Amino acid sequence: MYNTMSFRPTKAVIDLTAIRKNVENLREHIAIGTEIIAVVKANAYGHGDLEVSRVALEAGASMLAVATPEEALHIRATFKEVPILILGAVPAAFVPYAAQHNITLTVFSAHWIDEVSRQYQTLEQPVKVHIKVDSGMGRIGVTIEQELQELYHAIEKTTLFELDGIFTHFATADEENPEYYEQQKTKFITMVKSLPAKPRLVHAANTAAALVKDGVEFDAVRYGISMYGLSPSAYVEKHLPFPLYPAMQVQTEVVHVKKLHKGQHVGYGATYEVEQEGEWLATLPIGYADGLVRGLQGQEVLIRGVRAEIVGRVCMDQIMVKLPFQVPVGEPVTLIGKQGDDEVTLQEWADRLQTIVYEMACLLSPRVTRIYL
Ligand code: PMH
Repeated sequence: MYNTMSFRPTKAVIDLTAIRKNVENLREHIAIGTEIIAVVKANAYGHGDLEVSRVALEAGASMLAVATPEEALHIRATFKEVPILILGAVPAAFVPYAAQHNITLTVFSAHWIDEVSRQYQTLEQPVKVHIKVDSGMGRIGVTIEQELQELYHAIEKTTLFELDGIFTHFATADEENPEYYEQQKTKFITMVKSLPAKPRLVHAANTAAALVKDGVEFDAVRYGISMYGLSPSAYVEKHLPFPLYPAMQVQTEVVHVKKLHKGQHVGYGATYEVEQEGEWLATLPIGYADGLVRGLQGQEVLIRGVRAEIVGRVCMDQIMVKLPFQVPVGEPVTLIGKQGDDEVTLQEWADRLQTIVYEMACLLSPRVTRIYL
C-alpha cells in the first residue's frame, strides 16, 4: 500500500514492538478465552494493515476487522486463513467474493438477505455473518426485536449464510457519564437473549468499553486505537489500567536553511514577517498532501530536542520552521514522537485542530513512507 522506494527523508516510523506490547497488555486485561478482534480498518489507522495484522495475530488476536470489501481482500491476499470481519455494509454483488475468500460480513436487514437469496442460488461455500444491533449508535444495525427476529429467521432459512456472531457498538464508552452506555448495554443484552440460540461470538466492546467500563467482554472485544498506543479520549487516558505505547513517529530532515532579515516574508500570502534580524529559517519536505494540514501552522516540531514553530502557511509538500539556532541541511526533525526530553504527540496535533487522535492517525497520507521497527 505504500512507497516501495524511498528517497525523501519524510517518514512515518512505526514501532511494531510497541504494538505487540500494547496487544499483549490488552490481552492480559481481559479474561482467558475472550477473543481479540484487531480493528485494522483504514490501513490500520494509518499504521499499515499487513504489518499491524501480523503483529496483532502473533500477540493474541484471533480475528481482524476492517470497514470495506477492498480492505478485506487486501488483507486476505496475505493472510489466507485468519477470520476477517467487515464491519460496514457491503453490496450484494460482493457476496460471491466473500464466499470465495471466506470473509465474514456484517448484516442488519432481512430484506438484504432475501435480495441476495434471489440473486444467487448457490455460493462456493456459506458466507459467515455477524448481526449488527443498533443499540444507540444510530449508524447501522437492527433497532427492534422484531427486525432482529426477521433477520435471524431469514439467515436460518437460507443455505447461503451461516450465523457466526452478533455485535453492537457504543457511542459514549469513552465518556465519564455511564448512563447512555448502560442503556446501550442493557438493550444489546435483551436483544441477544431474545434469540432462539446464542451465536458463537457475541461482542460489543471497543477500546474504551474494554478498558474503563465493566461487564462487556462477552466472547470478544474489538480493540482499535489502543493497539496503536493511543487513547480514545482524555477521560480514558486518565483512567488507563496500564500504559499504552504510541507506535507512530513522524520524522524528516531539514532540506534548506537560511538567515533572514527583519521584515522579510515567508510562505504563500507572505503572511509571516520576520521579527528579528538574522532569524534562522529551515524548510522541511512535508506538507498538506502528506497529511500535515494547513491548520497545523503554528504547531511546533522538534530539532535537537528543542521546539521550532511552523511559520507561514503550510504548502502542499513543504513547510518552513523558525529555528532557535542554526542547523545544517540534513538535520533530523521529529514532527511526531520524542526527541531529547520533549515529545510531540498526535494528541497535541488533534487538540490544535480540535479533533481526535483517530483522525490524525488516518490523515497521514500514503505518500509518507512507512518504516517498520
Ligand atoms: N468496532 C467498530 C464497529 C468500530 O467502528 C470501531 C472504531 C472499533 C470497533 C474500534 O474502536 P476503538 O478504536 O475505539 O478501539 N470505529 C471508529 C469510527 O467509525 N470512527 O472512529 C472510530
